[in-house]
Amino acid sequence: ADVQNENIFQDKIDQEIKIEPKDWMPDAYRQTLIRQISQHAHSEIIGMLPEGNWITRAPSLKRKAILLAKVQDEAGHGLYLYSAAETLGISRDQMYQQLHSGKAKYSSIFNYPTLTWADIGAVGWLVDGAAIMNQVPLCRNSYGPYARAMVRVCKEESFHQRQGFELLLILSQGTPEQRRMAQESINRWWWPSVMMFGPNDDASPHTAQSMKWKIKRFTNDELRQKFVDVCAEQVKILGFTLPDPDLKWNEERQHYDFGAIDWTEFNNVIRGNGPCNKQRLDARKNAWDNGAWVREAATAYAEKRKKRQAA
Ligand code: FAQ
Repeated sequence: ADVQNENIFQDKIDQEIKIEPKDWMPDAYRQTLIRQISQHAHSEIIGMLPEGNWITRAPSLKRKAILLAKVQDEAGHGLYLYSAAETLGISRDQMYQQLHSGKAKYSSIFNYPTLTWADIGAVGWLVDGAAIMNQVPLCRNSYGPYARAMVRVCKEESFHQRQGFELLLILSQGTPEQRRMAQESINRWWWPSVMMFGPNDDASPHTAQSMKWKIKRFTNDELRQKFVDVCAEQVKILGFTLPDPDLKWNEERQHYDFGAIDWTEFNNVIRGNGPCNKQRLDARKNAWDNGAWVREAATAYAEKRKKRQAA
């Protein structure tokens, strides 16, 4: 029966028919999706922290309204993604537990600090830019609930990227000090953003299988190259530079060549030793602990209602 199920499953994948929660699926496919979707959800929720840091210090009412909306969107993305993961048979409590214990990862990028206002621009332009590059193809991934959640996420992500680019564009037309602040911020965020796409293809244990299952539609290196190509052009409009002396258009490849990535830094960050790992996880664990009374009150209230209805 398993062989037959496996054939039906693979047939659907090959024919671009979405896999739905109640369909038979190989256990490894289920586990891969739980891993990726939950890590994606955690990234959205942890990703609220670096930007949330600037809400009280936004330089105008307009900028504050934009930033508030963006951070709220990230919360929404986290919630759709947790819901999508729940359809695979894992509970939200289990996912939180995996995050808090360090078993589940979240994106390396959110372990870097937001030091200046320009960082809000650089995060929008580069981090959301990288996120869209990775997430647009996920709208076509083979698991229905994940693919459908990504459609709205990508629309919102594209607004986030534009607000970041526009923020930097305004700074680029500002005082010499504002221009310096923006350039310094781009310098700090560039390489961590390039790393967001994950290890090189030859060092990525999950890519080959995920491509066969159509969870991934492009490899890490393919998406990274597209991102570099786009940013190398956009940075010219801003009148700034990317901190890579090896960045150069390659006529033959029709792509930009770029410098070597510091994988030691990447591995350090994903092992928990980045500049803000401890701070980020502590913030989430504290939120969980401080919310205990709310969960208890909600459970007690639900019990009371159930009893009243039964009576
Ligand atoms: N950080 O074999 P692969 C956002 C791990 S955007 C940390 O290549 P895979 C929006 C990987 O998990 C960010 N860990 O793995 C936003 C695996 O470890 P594991 C979130 C990383 O899964 C913007 C190991 O390395 N986006 O939140 C990273 O095939 C602004 C081997 O790697 C997503 O999660 C990394 N950068 O490919 C929010 C997108 N890269 O699990 C707020 C969905 C790799 O075995 C503000 N995810 N690792 O312990 C994906 O597309 C994939 O999971 C990849 C990794 C491409 C991230």
